[in-house]
Amino acid sequence: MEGLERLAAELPSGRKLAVFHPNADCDAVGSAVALKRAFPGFDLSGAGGISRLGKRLLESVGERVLEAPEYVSYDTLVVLDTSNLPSLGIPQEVLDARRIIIIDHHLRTGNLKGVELYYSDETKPSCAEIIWELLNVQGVGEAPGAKTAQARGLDRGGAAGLAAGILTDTAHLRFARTSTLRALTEILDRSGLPLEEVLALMEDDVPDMSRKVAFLKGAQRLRYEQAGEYIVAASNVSAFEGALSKTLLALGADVVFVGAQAKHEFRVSGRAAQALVRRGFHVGKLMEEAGREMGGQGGGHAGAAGMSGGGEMEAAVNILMEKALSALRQMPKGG
Ligand SMILES: [Mn+2]
Repeated sequence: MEGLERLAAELPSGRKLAVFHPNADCDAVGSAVALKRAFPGFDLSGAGGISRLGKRLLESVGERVLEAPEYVSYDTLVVLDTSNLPSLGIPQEVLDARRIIIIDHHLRTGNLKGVELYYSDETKPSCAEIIWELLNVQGVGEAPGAKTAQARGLDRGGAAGLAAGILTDTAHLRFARTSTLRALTEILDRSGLPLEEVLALMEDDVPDMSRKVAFLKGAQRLRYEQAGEYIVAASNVSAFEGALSKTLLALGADVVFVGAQAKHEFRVSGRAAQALVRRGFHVGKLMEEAGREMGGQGGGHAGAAGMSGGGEMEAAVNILMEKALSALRQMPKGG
């Protein structure tokens, strides 16, 4: 058995804990909710922290995460939306002693030694689409007309999770493929969930004071350098680095790095403009390389990625800026 069939065969048995990358987003959390509703014996870990929207999704579907899960009581860890095992913050001896299944849609990162089943589909803009395919293999969400409600319908909470995952990872369908759109309409059709409900769930509320201050401080600390026709911008904040890097891209930068220092650890969020991505620029590869060189971890998509590690955030941002500038100098002239 290969891939999805094997996943569908393995997932029903034993106790499973879904684990995520730090600050888990709607794609990670939503994928887990759909799995939990479709397979028995699933719990969700909140140990790496859940993003603001991820928390809101959980609340709206009535699911909870375990802040400090007892890893020993699970047979299998199901790693969603990342293949970067060191970034999970789970002790190596715990990882070594559990069966590990990875379901991801990013570039493969790091060492996957001891991983029982690794399934990644980088052609999909979201992990949620893989889960939807898996549910179809398993038989949930069968075409309308199937006899039982169970066979016919996709649970509404699971559907909300998958739809939210698709919407976040595609920037509200901007980067969706036609197959993504098909998956989304099927998910909505088979659950009866109105799209409006998912969109309302994801609407950004008025930023709170800490976000306003972080954004404005980030703007004050902004610096940028030019390489030919491209601009690389960098800044730093103590939180909201992902949201700020997205905003700086909207201001006109082609590549953005925003760092955050937390005690001896740093995080950097990286973004690249879509026009640049279409020409082959890949901020995820760049951050993976820099992460490896600095003894931390990095990686992600061509247009959005992250890096973390021990040491100075300032140094990490400088290294990334240099790498981006030199990559951009080698880019063919636009047209
Ligand atoms: Mn994702």
